[in-house]
Amino acid sequence: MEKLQNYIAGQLMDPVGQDWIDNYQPATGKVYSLIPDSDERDVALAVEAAQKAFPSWSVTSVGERSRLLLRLSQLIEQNLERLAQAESKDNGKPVSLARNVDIPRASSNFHFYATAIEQFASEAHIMEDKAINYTLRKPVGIAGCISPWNLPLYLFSWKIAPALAAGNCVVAKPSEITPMTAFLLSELCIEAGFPPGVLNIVHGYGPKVGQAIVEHPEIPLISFTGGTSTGEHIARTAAPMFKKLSLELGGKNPNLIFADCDFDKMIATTVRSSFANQGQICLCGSRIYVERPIYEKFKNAFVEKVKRMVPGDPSLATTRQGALVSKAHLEKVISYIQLAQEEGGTVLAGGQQVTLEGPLSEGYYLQPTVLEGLGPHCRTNQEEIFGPVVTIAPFDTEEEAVTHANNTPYGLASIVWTENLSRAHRVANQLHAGITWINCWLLRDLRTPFGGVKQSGVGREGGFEALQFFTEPQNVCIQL
Ligand code: TXE
Repeated sequence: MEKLQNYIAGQLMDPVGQDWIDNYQPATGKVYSLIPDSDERDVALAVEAAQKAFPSWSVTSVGERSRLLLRLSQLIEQNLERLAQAESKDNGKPVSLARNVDIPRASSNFHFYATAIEQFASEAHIMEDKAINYTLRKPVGIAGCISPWNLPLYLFSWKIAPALAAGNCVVAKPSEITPMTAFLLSELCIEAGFPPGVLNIVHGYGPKVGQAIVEHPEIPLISFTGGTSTGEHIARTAAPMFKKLSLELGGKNPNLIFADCDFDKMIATTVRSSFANQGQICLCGSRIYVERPIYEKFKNAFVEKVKRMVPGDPSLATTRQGALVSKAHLEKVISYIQLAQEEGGTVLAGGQQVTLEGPLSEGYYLQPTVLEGLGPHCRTNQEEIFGPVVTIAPFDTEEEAVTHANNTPYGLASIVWTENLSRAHRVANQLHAGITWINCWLLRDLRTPFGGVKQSGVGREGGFEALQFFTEPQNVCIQL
């Protein structure tokens, strides 16, 4: 059985306690590798390594930091197939998604920040003939980066890349549910020639290893992506320590479809925005509101397409719906489908667990599910399900659509379908969201601010926002 290792001080090493966690393959429900059950001792070793590396890494030239990040980006690209297979096996997502989205985006994340750092500048303020103010932007020190299981290498790298580019050292923890590609990234960092201790990866449970990172006094900054409740817990730990925090949390995203939309484009994209990655993307549009004149047309067309989506073996190139990430998550999502029916919802498509043949018979498969007949305030429409489950409902006025869209505790992403330009801008401007896609979904420009409002998080990732987060500004004022 393969044993993954931590990456500390440039070395792959076992956890101090020599304890291990079973790592399950979602497609088969079987243990296929072991990951370090690390604890605060491993985190202490990682922090020590980062402290040793920081003095030289923080003054390494931007050109050299950029070169190393570009090298890592190239190595990810060169190992795309191996990484895609590993990601699909570890997460349960279709290999086509890992191949076309997850791994290419991880490579792009490193490439983007390798070049962004060369353009990152700061400002000066001239006080007429009195003084000059200039702003230094200095690396914070050791950045703690904690990431979730839904887009493992994609989101892991989305934090690490800007942190390293800005001259910080990093202690990072991937989700214990999907550790594999973070481990493979360690090997690529060694191959790329990263100085020891610049990046350290410690595997293990969130409440143990993640908590140790969050509460470590020598880690002044935490970048976290994950569930809202975990984000709240991290904030409670970090706040009294006055740590800098970036929290990318959950979502319950509205998809507003007006009668004048480009129907064919909308329906094709809505299937994707509802069920990509088995609905395990916090940007998915899980609450679909359709203007009444086209509601029945939409319902019939959408349900007909969804019924044809059959979960299958994630390793097959033709599979578009893979396995959910874990048994526990599958059970959680199924419990929400049961709740929806208790709240008066009707299952129009899906709703059932799927048992595949042979070695896949114990995998975590669930039919993509469409629910109707639920009011906007019920739990099903208020709480994040984070699986292949959407609700649909009609609306009559633009004001009603906007009210529905905004009436959850979340505010991450939103989708609007209309050919009416002024309505598109008017509606977008009223939505409580960090991101609004109009007549598209998941079109991503890495320069743009990424994140949400309300319980979807605090702060923004992406572009120069991330480089500002991972640096501390200091204003220096010189009298002339
Ligand atoms: O989260 P968890 P999950 C959200 C998504 C969903 C959730 C799925 O909407 O709600 O994240 O990810 C570690 N101290 N987003 O279930 O449990 C844990 O080990 C420190 C939003 O994995 O919060 C894992 O590494 N760390 C996002 C990480 O936190 C702790 C995009 C996340 O775990 C910890 C992706 C603790 N006490 C998912 N407990 C967006 N907005 O972009 C757990 N962890």
